[in-house]
Amino acid sequence: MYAQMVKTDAARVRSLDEMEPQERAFQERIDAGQKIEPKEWMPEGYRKTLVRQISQHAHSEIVGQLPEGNWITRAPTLERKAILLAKVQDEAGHGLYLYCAAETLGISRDQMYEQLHSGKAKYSSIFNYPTLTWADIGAIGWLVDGAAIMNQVPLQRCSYGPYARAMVRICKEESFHQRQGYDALMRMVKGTPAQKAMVQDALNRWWWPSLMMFGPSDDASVHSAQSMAWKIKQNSNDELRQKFVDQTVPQAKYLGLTIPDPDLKWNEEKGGHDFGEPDWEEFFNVIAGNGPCNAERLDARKKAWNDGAWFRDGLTAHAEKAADRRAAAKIAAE
Ligand code: FAQ
Repeated sequence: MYAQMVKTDAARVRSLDEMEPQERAFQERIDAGQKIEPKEWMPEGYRKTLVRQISQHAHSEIVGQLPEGNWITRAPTLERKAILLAKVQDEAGHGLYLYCAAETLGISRDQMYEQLHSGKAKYSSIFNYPTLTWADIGAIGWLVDGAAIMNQVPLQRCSYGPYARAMVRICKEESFHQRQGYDALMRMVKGTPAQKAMVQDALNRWWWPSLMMFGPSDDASVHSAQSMAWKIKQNSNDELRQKFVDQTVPQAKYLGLTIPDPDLKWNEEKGGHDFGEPDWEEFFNVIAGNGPCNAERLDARKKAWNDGAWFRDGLTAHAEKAADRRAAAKIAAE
């Protein structure tokens, strides 16, 4: 299956000479570092790539609330509960900013939800793993938000204005999310041996899925070359994965934990760590819908959508009545 994902010629980026004048002018603006705004001309492929990536990102934030929401009622203290509630609410907010950014590209919120609920749209692989203990909530903050920030900081410089601007606030909030996760784990590793073991177990289970968040290796990343030429992505998947490993290894050491990778070692020559290959078979299996929690996550989202039907109907009825009243008042005034 992994071999099937290796890039084809379709991933080749065209040179300026091969482009029609309008497209060439667009690419020159991108190359000059200009931002593209919603009403401006853009190649259809650029629009589609952004709709795909931004909507998948929005879905990830919304589905990403589920593994943590599972622990709100079981947080060990009132303070931890308040922090977790704030974090999960931030994620709802991130989803909403991102859906708004995607809407500026001509897709409706309903279309995006339909793509999520029908299984057509992806969301991040990481949210298809279960949260078994409280330490998993700390590990999500430390590793999952840590990986999310590594990937999202460069997105603040994305060529598409609404996405870049949405990322600024999202990144600030993700930093708090990462800090709170690390802080929760710091407290646990200083606790009983059982608590420390729980943290090590969480690291063992979340390490590899966190590395997979950056996407397939560069030789299997079908979209990277074009997305980088359009400055939607600034870095390749492997570059960001490397940065994440280099950032996280000393943090694990400080917690007194062992990263579950026998191949992990400092490479003086490259000035970074060498590390093992994630299990790409598992990754492609998860993104194809067959991970441990895919069915549960989609069912939860579909249930929330169906349970909210009465509220959406109420809002629509209210908006229609208000519009009728405004129309009647306008006629009466004429
Ligand atoms: N999961 O050619 P590439 C968060 C798909 S937010 C699932 O390399 P691309 C906050 C990819 O879509 C986390 N699918 O693709 C939080 C494509 O399939 P397609 C989400 C994946 O787009 C924290 C195919 O594989 N962040 O965590 C994944 O150039 C804690 C080929 O891949 C974003 O979405 C994956 N991990 O690069 C919330 C950031 N990786 O669409 C709650 C924005 C790849 O052709 C708690 N997105 N695929 O069917 C990106 O930066 C990029 O889209 C990548 C993938 C880097 C994820």
